[in-house]
Amino acid sequence: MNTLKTLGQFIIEKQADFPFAKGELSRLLRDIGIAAKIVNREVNKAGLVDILGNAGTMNVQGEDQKKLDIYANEQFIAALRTGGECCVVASEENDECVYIESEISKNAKYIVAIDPLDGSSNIEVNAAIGTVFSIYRKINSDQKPTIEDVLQPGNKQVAAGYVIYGSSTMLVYTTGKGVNGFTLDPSIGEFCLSHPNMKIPKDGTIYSINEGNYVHFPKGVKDYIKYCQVEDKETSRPYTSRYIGSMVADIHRNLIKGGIFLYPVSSAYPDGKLRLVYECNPMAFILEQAGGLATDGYQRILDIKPIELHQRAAIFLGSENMVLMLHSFLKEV
Ligand code: AHM
Ligand code: MG
Repeated sequence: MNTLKTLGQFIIEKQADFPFAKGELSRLLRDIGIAAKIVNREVNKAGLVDILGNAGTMNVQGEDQKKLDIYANEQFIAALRTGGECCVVASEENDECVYIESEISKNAKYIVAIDPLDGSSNIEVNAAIGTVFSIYRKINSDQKPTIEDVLQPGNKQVAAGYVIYGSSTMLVYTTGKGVNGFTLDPSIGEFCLSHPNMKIPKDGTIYSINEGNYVHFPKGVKDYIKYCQVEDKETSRPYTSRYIGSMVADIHRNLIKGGIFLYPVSSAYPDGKLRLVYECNPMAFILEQAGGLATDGYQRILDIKPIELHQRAAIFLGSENMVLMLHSFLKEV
């Protein structure tokens, strides 16, 4: 007997959690799932077709855009435009928000913030990359959306998720009632529930940070890294260092195995590197929903009120006890 539950079936089933919902969020999640499958198709054959390499353009942050970055951005925006449930898309790849004004979207009440293809430096070497997304509700449902709708703090997210294009492709998402993971079964072209109710272990033994930048880190972070490396049988130290350089993949691993991911401020990135609205917030929401913590070292990531779309933040997230231990080092400074 077939016991597989597809993402579509799961989303419909979960609509019962929101008795007054009209199915709009469910349709929005479905649209994102469809775009993810299209992007996955291109990512999978990236070495075979002319889609690797730089597109010869830069995004607003002065970073080279890869052809796949642009392709993924277009696919997600197209899916959201066609689906009719989204009125604004805020993307890492676009300087400004994209307002969707079409007949089918005229009553749309959802805002999507997205990094369509995160970890692009890994595309060329066939390592895991990801998509990260965050969904908000318009503040005033009967008014036209503005930038203020996009700049809501992460604690106002109604849903968030990521797709990891790894040795298999997975979509992991939350609507604030736990975290569920779906693996793409290529033979039927469907995401199927494979990781129900994901929980991050309270303790872990993996730390993930670009240690090459050690000399540029704040003292508290340097001291924590040294703590991770000291031998102590009782706490299973020294910990294991694992860093792919692809946020989704690094955080996904730590979510499953237990661990901490760190991207602190440094002299190269005085405000941190990762973007608050479409990288830190969705990952923080998912990690908290899985029982972990996500902070900038001092406050919850989800409580930071964004001031601008492409704003950066320091981020530390993962197993609760590891993040708390890091905090104790930051306090000592
Ligand atoms: P991107 O959005 O330009 O791909 O950059 C974000 C990526 C994250 O996936 C990853 O955690 C980080 O940049 C790696 O940065 P670094 O190379 O400084 O360690
Ligand atoms: Mg990114």
